Amino acid sequence: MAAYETLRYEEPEPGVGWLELNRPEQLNAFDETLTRELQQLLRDLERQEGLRALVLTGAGRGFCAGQDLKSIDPAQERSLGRSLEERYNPIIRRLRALPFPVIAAVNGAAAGAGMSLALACDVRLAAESAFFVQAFVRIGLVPDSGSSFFLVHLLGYARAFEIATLGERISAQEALHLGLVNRVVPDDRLREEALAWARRYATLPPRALALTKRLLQKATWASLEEMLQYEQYCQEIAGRTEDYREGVAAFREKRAPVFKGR
Ligand code: LHQ
Repeated sequence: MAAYETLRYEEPEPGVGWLELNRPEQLNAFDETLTRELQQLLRDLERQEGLRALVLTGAGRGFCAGQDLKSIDPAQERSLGRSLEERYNPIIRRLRALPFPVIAAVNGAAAGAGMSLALACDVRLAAESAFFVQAFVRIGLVPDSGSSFFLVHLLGYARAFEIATLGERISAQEALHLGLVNRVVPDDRLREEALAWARRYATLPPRALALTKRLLQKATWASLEEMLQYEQYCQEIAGRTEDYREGVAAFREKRAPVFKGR
């Protein structure tokens, strides 16, 4: 795997990837290098043999502060639309398409596109001191990198509107109450809890997890009829795996199943 300037990637346990955004002095804000490297790494991880879960987190005290506001000059002619098309949107698409669960371990501020990044993950664990901000409106911009979609789908229109238009900080506890995060954990337990969650995924049947991810994503926009048909299609695939046969055999033999991703 390529060497990265703004990312750290390791596999601390079999089947578990740990990806850290690594520009801690800027609270891991996205500059050109970080967006390029993240695109590249996600492309590599999609094909990484044996990877069954990924944790995404930030180095230092921030998760990700969105666009690096010091590396751009708004007075200069610059197309933000193109920046989204070329830099941000591919990241969100790749993250959503990864064929295994992605867990955001939100260790600190998740602002602007950094909040979108967390929302694009399949699971969010937040440290007690973490917080979220739809920072866009504070600088005269609109929600991007999927935030408009994720907020409305996770919260409904009224809450999403409030959060996107007021741009206030949302504490980890508030985020839990709203349903924006799955769990809040003490700061010093975040790594362990995220690893424990990922480890569970590493023992579950990978094909079933990948198909479930596709199903639930489609369910955010499709009709019941479309979902009934897509479930039928996905179950047909799952039902042909060795893991399905292993699951049923393990149940009958009263033992723990060993899923191999076949
Ligand atoms: C930063 C940043 C940052 C650089 C903190 N950049 N240095 C936009 C345009 C183009 C195309 C696509 O899409 C987008 C999408 C976006 O993401 S727009 C939203 C951009 N992000 C923001 O507006 C967030 C700006 N940051 C903040 O509001 C605060 O820093 C947060 C709420 C994230 C954290 O607050 P604090 O915990 O109080 O930390 P701090 O403000 O003291 O920041 C610590 C350091 O990090 C500080 O450095 P310094 O050298 O001055 O001590 C900040 O300047 C730096 N930093 N965010 N986005």
